[in-house]
Amino acid sequence: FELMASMMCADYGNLEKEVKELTAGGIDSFHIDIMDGRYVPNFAMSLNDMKYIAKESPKPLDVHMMIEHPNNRIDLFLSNLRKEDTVYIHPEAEYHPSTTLQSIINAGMIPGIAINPGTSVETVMEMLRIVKKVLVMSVNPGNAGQMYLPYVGRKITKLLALKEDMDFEIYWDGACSADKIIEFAPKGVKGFVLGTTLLFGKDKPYGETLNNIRELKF
Ligand code: S6P
Ligand code: MG
Repeated sequence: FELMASMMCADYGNLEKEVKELTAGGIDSFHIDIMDGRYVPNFAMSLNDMKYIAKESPKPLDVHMMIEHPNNRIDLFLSNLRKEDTVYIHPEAEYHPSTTLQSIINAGMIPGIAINPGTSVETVMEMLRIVKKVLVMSVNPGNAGQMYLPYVGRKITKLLALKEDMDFEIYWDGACSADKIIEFAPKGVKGFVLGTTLLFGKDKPYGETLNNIRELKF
């Protein structure tokens, strides 16, 4: 399975060091939470943060757009990304989310949708045919350090069944803990975003934490 670092939880005073340490420690990609204070009640990372990490990182980026109408200026983001980078949009944030997904595809990046805890699989069914990745939010978007919402588990089970006949992979975002990886990785969840619950603000070097996660027994 893949492990992504939620960079809004990183030490901004030492971003270069953080990116180096996480890369050396074996992180698979950098998760960039873009917020606008409207679609979600918070500001986290923005375009320049993404550009900086894109420049510093040899690993792919995982850009999670929590902004209203991303299609308005998605070109600013896409023109600074590479083919191996993923862009997730929230379908609720856009009148025509499939147009936005098409912009991502046309620019050559990997298209994804993020599904809020309160959004059903049925609502996004048609988009599941377009995207390569589905980011299941197990907390409401906006903040790190929140509690896991247990009703999200049923949605993951539904998506795991659907993915058999479709062409997407499932990723986990929010309050990711070791017990969730132990439960959901063997079922087929492809990757996990790591934030304050498991990776950041601990006394351990990132490499050690990431090794411990990789050695979890299922
Ligand atoms: C939430 C955001 C997430 C968080 C992540 C933090 O709006 O999309 O990516 O940064 O959940 O992890 P944790 O372990 O602090 O919940
Ligand atoms: Mg996120």
